[in-house]
Amino acid sequence: MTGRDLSGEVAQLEREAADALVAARSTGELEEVQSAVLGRRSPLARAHRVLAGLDPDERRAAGKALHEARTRLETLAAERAKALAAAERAAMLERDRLDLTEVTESEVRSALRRGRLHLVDQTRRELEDVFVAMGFTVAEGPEAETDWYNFEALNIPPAHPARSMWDTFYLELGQPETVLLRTHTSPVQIHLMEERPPPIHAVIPGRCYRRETPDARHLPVFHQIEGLVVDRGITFADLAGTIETFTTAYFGADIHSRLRPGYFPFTEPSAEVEVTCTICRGKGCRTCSWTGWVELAGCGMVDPAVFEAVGIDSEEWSGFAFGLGIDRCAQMRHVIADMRAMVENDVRFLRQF
Ligand code: FA5
Repeated sequence: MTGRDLSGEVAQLEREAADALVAARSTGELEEVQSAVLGRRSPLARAHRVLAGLDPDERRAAGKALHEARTRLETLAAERAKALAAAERAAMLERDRLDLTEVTESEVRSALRRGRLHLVDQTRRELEDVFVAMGFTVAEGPEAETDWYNFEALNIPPAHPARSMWDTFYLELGQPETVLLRTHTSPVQIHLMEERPPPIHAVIPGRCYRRETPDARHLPVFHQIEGLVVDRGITFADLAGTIETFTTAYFGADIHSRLRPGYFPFTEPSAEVEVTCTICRGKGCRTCSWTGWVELAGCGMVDPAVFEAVGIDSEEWSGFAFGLGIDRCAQMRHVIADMRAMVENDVRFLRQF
């Protein structure tokens, strides 16, 4: 074969190889064509081997033609490979695209299941709303307190027998038994009266701690919402009316509530707010200790000794206070037989609310 013959053949081989490369419809097919037209057994490789038998001038010209043809074909193969890979990727995305019209409503719901506020937080917000609608503002106070705020300023001096009403977690800070986790939200009454002059109409929600064994109605960590009203001419009728308005707004008119005489060192007179047990509808059950009633709050008229501790003139001002159990309200409203379910973090339980 002469150099001229070879150059003509190379041009023909290049055309055929280019057509085959362009005709490949997938990256797999392209790889096969590439190996057939550019590989070791390809006509181009065979033509290369013919070069050796040509005289030097012809070899040089034909070798150049071969080299250029191979370079062009390799460039074409690379471009085709890129284009086919992009097309295949687009096709795959299209195939895997989620067709929402074919997904059932429940599948969408479970895919989009969102978190929610814990029942206690929902209840706190609802209670705040009820009291804000009645003209109260919302305040807050610290969970770690000194003995003075949690007890002494509330007319509960050391060794007072009423201290046994609140079994306390003390913190290892300062002198022994001087800093504690508040056992109720009542110390915030003192903070508020120290911070601002009367009139005061505030509610204070927050977490409380007691060394108590958990049972159907008690947790060692629970929540209260404290209410404090200090104004001129406040009477027990204002307290009773506020409690009545609250129970109707939060539980509806169907639930029965009552005030029973109670005792707290910081209020005089004192009372307890009870509602008919919603678990047994008043018949008596394990949740209400077979009484048919569940206590929601302690309340009463602010004792003059408390006004004195914060320097408010009890001749001019009077007031009432209450401390409502938030978890207890949620328990009765949602008919939860055992309060411990609220802190077990079982999402099947929590998701209901
Ligand atoms: C008090 O804590 C008083 N500070 C309430 C008060 C405030 C009286 C202002 C007068 C004036 P008591 O210990 O009864 O009171 O608790 C009040 C409410 O908190 C209870 O009725 C109950 O609803 C809730 N509560 C108390 N202990 C727990 C507990 N361990 N777990 C869940 N809720 C509780």
